[in-house]
Amino acid sequence: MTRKRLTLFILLFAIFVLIGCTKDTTSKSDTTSSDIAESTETEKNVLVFIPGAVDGNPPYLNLNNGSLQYAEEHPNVKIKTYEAGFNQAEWESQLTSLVASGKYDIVLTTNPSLPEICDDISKKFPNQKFIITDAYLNGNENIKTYEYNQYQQSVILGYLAGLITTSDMKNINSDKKVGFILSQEYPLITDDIIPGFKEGLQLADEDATADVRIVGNWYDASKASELALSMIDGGVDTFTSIAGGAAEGLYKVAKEKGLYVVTYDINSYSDIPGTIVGSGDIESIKLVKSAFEEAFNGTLDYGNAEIVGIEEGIVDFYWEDPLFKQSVSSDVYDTFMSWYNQVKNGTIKIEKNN
Ligand code: RBF
Repeated sequence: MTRKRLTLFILLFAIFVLIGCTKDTTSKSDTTSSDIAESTETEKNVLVFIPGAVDGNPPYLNLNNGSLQYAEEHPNVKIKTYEAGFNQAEWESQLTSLVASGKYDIVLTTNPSLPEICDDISKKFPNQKFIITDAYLNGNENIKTYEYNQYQQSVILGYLAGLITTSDMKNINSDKKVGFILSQEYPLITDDIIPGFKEGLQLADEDATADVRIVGNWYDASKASELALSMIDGGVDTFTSIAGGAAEGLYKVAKEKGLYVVTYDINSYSDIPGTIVGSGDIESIKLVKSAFEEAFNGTLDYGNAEIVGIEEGIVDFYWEDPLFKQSVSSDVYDTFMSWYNQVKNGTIKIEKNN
């Protein structure tokens, strides 16, 4: 073969390969665009920004589960869960760089400290949409917030704790003292949760009191154990907590001492049957799914803060779980249920008076 012929051959071969490739690419991109045209839904990317860790933290577990369930039912929705850890000073810079990537149609996050952070980030990235649960912010047209009516959940749990500490259940003393272990104090705790819980306690018995202690972080279970032991020394026989993973320390002590705990937000009876004797319910899975539905069909009212409680079907109590009836005395059960039935049917309204 002469050099000329060889060059011609290589040239023809190259043209052939090029045409082949082009055809292939065209057909691939044709398929993709027709696929998109056929399915009415384009891919949506959601960042679930967890300010802490998912495991052991009821509100975060629910937020993540609700998002994953929605994505399972809507395959065009892709969820990226990001656990930001417990250093609160780092949350804003972490979220800023995730938003800066421009990858996410929606950022879903939770807890009362997030509106301020998202509001700041929103000024730098005005195309980013945020949905924040367990939070309150009005007036930013890119941010939708839902605040759970924790006053209502607190009255319900306080009432039950008050009935238990004044009951004749095993290991209950005559001090009428209920312990409340907190990880951190913030306005929702001081303005709604503690006042609501005390209101509930006093509905059960005017002399019932709360011993409130603070762990100082959301993970130190041994500190929570220490606090629980010293509270028991002071006469506490019934507990509740808002302490994330640290609550494990309380549960362990309560179980060892044969005492009782009522829990916030999710159904926890089966975690320690007989020790966890009442669980409040925040229907955040339901809320997250309906927020996504509205966000993706264009009807979500960004800019508006909503408060969701009993009337909206978001705050409830897990009274139907057989472990509730089995774990408390029949007196406690009957008294609680006759009151709670009136709460559910609206005869008794739980409202903060201020
Ligand atoms: N709740 C948790 O269960 N785990 C947490 O790590 C956690 N971190 C929080 C951090 C801040 C700054 C604030 C304001 C609240 C936090 N919460 C946490 C509480 C949560 O948002 C909610 O108010 C309570 O769980 C009561 O439902």
